[in-house]
Amino acid sequence: MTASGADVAIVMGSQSDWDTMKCAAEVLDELGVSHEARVVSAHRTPDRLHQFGKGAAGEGFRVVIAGAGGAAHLPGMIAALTHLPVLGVPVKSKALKGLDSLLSIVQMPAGVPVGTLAIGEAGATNAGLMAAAILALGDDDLSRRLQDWRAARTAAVAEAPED
Ligand code: RP5
Repeated sequence: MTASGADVAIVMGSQSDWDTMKCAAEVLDELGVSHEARVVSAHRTPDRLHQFGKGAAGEGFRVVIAGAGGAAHLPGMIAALTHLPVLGVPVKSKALKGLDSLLSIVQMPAGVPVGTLAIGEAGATNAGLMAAAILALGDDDLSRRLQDWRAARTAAVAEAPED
């Protein structure tokens, strides 16, 4: 059990990633899924990375969402250190608009998977939804909340555009 009892860890390489990664936190809040956010840099805090990756399952986390930008090693390194499902969010970078982040995260060698989402906020939101869908496999109440959330999004789509 984590100190907070959270099911989902949301980790990011920098404080500057939080504007993107909080989209995952927001959708998890909407679905009533517990989560805890941490800053863990593969480059600047490698010891913290190792400690988190090795300890994540023992802490009680069940899914990890990891976001980073540029040479984005964080999701892959965490996936190397834990058997938990790891969802990777490529954060938009200044130089290459997140294409560097995407390729860094998605091109994992066979055997160490990172479920990679879209660049930026859409990816973070979808990582939250994917984490909820994973947890919902063993939680009927959460499954119902997730289906209701999706039904509400469907119902919000107008038949025709308005001026
Ligand atoms: C990466 O470098 C982080 O994930 C972040 O996306 C990017 C820039 O970090 P800062 O320079 O803003 O700390 O490690």
